[in-house]
Amino acid sequence: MNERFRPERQRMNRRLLLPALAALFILFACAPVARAAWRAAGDVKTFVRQADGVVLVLTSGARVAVTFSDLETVRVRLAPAGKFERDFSYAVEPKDRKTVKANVTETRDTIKISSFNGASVVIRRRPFLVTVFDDAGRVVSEDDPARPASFDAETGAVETSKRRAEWEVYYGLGEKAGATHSRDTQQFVMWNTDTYAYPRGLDPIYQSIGFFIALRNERDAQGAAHAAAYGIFLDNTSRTYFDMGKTDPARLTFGAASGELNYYVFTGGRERTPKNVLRDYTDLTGRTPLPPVWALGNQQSRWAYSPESQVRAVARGFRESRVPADVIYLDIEYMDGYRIFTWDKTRFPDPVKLIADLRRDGFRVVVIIDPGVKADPNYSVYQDGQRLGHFVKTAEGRELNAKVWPGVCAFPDFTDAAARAWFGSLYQKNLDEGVAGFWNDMNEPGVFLDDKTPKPDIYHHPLKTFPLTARHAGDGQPGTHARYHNVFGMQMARSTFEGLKRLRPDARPFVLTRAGYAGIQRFSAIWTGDNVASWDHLRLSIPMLLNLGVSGVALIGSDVGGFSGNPTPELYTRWLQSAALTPFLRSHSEWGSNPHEPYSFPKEFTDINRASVELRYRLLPYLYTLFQEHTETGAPPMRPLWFEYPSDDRTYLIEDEYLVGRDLLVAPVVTESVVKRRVYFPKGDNWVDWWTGQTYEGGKDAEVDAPLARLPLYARAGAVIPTQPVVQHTGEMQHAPLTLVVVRGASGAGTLYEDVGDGYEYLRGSSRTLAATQEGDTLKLTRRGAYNVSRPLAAVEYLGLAAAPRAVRVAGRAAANATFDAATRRFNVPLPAENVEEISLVP
Ligand code: MIG
Repeated sequence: MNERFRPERQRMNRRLLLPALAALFILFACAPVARAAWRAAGDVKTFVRQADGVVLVLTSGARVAVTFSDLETVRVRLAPAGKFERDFSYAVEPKDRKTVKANVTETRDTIKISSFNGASVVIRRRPFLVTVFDDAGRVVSEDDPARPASFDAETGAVETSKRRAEWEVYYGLGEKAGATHSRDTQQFVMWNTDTYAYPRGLDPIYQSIGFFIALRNERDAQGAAHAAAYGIFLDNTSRTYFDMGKTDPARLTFGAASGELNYYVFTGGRERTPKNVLRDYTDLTGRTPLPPVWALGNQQSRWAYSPESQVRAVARGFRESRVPADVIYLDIEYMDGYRIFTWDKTRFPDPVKLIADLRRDGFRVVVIIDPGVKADPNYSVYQDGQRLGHFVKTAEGRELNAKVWPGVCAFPDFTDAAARAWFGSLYQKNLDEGVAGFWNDMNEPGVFLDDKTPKPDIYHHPLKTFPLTARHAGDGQPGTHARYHNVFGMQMARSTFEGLKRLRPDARPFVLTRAGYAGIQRFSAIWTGDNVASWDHLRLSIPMLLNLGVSGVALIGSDVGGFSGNPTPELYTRWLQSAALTPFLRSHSEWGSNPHEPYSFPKEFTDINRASVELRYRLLPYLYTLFQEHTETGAPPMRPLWFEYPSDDRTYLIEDEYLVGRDLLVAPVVTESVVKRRVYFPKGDNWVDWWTGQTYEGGKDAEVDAPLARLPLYARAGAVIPTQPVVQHTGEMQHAPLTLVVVRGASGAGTLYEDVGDGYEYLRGSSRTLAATQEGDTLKLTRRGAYNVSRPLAAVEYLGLAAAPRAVRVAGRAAANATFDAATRRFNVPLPAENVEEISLVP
């Protein structure tokens, strides 16, 4: 700016000041009442101590509880109207929790609460502001003094803001089609919505999981990088929002349309690692129970395989083409007029026989069950639901009716325990017929617009769901649809899961849901809804799944090939390759689309597709072990690089690579016609090419070859990865001999977890683990557990050796039959039948 104009400008400013003030005054005086009703929560007036924290009364009349939910987790609960509701949450897993004793001290300006040896909180009194500290006394998260907690007494809306470092990034928030992998400087809303063919960036879509992990890198005096992570979970089932520094990079803001501002701050303990944060979040909201092993097999769906001859043809297609597969899905067309729990008698004359035949061939059948019950007075499910009073009612107390596939429907109130139990019991029929698992769709809930609906038919058309005034039981806290919309889908999946567990206590339920809320991982797998057959959607699927995984959901996947539209053979092949090691692997496509079976493309593609699925089946022992690990730690099987390498900030923005557990790095090609790509190898480990045995140094990029037939895949030096031979379905795993892939180049360890693959005997001791430790040239094997099955450890295979070693000793004796393959740098050592405990290379 030119200096000469300055004085002139200032004069003008002064001349404008008065009228501007007047205008501002008028503006405020006329502002809509709702906005004017926002007020700050105020100062602390009084407080009382509780065993686990304090309860404060603020000058606005609001009441706040600040407590420890565990040693490293702080809970803040603000009731604007001064009265707490009963303490109930759909997200929090019901279980016995120890009360964490809080030590409370006060000064004139502050109240401090600390947990013994854990986190602490300082509450400023004027105004009320919260600062959370970690075990070591470092600030984790602090209220923004410029925007203290506030609420709108008229609408019931609540909001708070936290200070934000401008280089802080965020992950999680469930299933989001966000523009980038990290959620910084973006804004999100939670409102479950059926968003057919959603484009990148559309928000919200199907799920509401208001939990995120914040991550930033700090340098100490010596210049060394230290990651500092923490997490926040807003537990409020009404419409909520998260502004991650978009409106103002100096703060992040979150709030809810009504209800309590009820949130948790996970400090991550002394290490402040993302792993600790997710462990604590999943300790609160639960973890995915070990799935039946068949649910980790390859799955095939389509809208729709019908009539039954087509289902049989698909099963035959897999077995004849030798593409392994475990599951076939039946979409809505199997039913009689879309009536749930029925069959179309012409298209599926004998479902019991069909399912039994498929089962003999190693296939399980999963059928779709929607929440809409056809309002047909001659239909028993409708009659029972009506008679028992299980359907959602309108504000006027009449049965709520809306159109979906079956025509006019009524909807069970899944927020009512009795309705959930009733609906859960209906699955008996399908179970008796042999159905193995269930797919709950349209449970946002989504309903159809009719001809009279005001257009355009936008993604978030308000009439695409129930009226906000509809009534729900809320498990003892009756409320409107506005309040319970976001848990409808989760509670449906819960009703399915709990029903299956009751009806078939010896089998692990498999449930797949489109909609959900925080804690959904306890009941169901999630797929990312109606994606599109485009390269951009393939690219998008990776950050979507990574963020969903660090939101606590383990069993996740996207429709391979894209639901809407038709992939080129190349796109399908790259998609299957990219997805081969994602937790839940299923191809699915919409009505009228071209065939999407992996074998339905020209031969050169089918061959590659087969190899992709074979890779998955070879690695199933490793994948299954990761699911067992998830039950103990909450770590997702599919992980972002930063999850394991939080101190390496090069990993933070990577969204086209992922880790499977700690030990496998996948760098798929997600761009058309590309046959080379750059791969970043996270710092601190070396990485060995799965196919060539070539070693790459961590902390560096490399350009690698990735012809269509090649998935760039790397194993961490030091790892020991359990594998098995290719099988056509998981039923063939029982006796398949195992091979441990021992990745050379560092000391390290690996585990194999095994059990019978279904049921609950594993909880009664019927499981075993094999721990393998590499120390220098020696591999030690330790076995634990009582599970007895003839699944021999047939070989160890060293990966990444430059040359064959001079000798190898198995249990002290020289092994004669080892072989070295120079092209793959793999050295295979067959093992004798008895349990070997030590294998040594003599280089
Ligand atoms: O209105 O059941 O996302 O996977 O194939 C569409 C038919 C209903 C939406 C699901 C999709 C499924 C389709 N459903």
